[in-house]
Amino acid sequence: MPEDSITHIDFNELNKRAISQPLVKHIYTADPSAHVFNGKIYIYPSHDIDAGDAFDDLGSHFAMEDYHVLSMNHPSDTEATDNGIALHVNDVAWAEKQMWAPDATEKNGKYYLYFPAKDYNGIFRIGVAVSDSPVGPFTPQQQAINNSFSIDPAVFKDDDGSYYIYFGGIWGGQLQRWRTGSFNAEQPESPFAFLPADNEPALTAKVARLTNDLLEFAETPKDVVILDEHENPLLQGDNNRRFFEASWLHKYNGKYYFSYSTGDTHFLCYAIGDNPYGPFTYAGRILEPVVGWTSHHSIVQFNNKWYLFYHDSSLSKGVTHLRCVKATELMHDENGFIQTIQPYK
Ligand code: FUB
Repeated sequence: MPEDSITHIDFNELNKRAISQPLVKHIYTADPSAHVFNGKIYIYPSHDIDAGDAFDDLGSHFAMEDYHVLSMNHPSDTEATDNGIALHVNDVAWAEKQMWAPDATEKNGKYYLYFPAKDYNGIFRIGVAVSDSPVGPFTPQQQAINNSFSIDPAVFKDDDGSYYIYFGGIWGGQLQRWRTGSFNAEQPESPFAFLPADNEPALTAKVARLTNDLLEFAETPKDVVILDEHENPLLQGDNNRRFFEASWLHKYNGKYYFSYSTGDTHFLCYAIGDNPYGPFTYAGRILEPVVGWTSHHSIVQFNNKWYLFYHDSSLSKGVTHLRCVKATELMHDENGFIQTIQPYK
């Protein structure tokens, strides 16, 4: 059972050891998806609030209602600009609540915000909203993306101009309820029902190419399979390495790096493949656990350097659902492996 807050840490001392500080402090933010548009950094985070909802393993306490886009001139800036509300749940016809981790992309001067939210049946879907500006406001489509499900969309544009959407999350993210191809609504209070057994292949994130207008899936989503060192799929019981949520895809030296959170073991890990669909081979950890239960990130290149955007719960002194986004440099070694980052010295 995760803790809803942390009382045994000296946060003054922790903040001194932290390798980076919150990029904004006037609101709580999480799940930062960073991109470079027109030479500037834009961060698409969740906007955490304390709505007073019960704390549970389904994540009901993550009751976010809107998105703010943050911007920075350079990823090493110590503060980001908050560009105000970019999209509110009240403006999304199909969505009722829980605006979780978003992402964005750009095509032909238009900006596309992808976001998960629960519909009026309590089912997570993924929506898309469009703007002429990277900071919004974004105009949502009337319906969620056809056949979309679960959470944490991340969009990757490949060098040939194709766009791919990665998504999914287990427990409160509902991925395990879709194993038969339709939503299993039984045992609604259980985040663990319908998970594979520990000795079965782990549930995977999903990937689909997007249509040319970036508004729909161009194909049935495929499994993002992560293989171990023996080329076997990671098992569900391999909690230190298997996929939980927070997909991200970046390309480095022609290889595709799929990164993700292991959820209940709190690591950000990655796996390397030869194409956007994988399979990907597990390659290691990117970030050791942060203060707070969740870990979620993005990886972006700016000029010749790479940066990890991530979050922790230091600003709220350890409240699980009140997080703050941060950034730090990320290094690939001479063999292309990512050097593991310790968030506190
Ligand atoms: O912010 C709500 C959820 O927490 C995200 O969708 C997950 O990735 C986790 O960070």
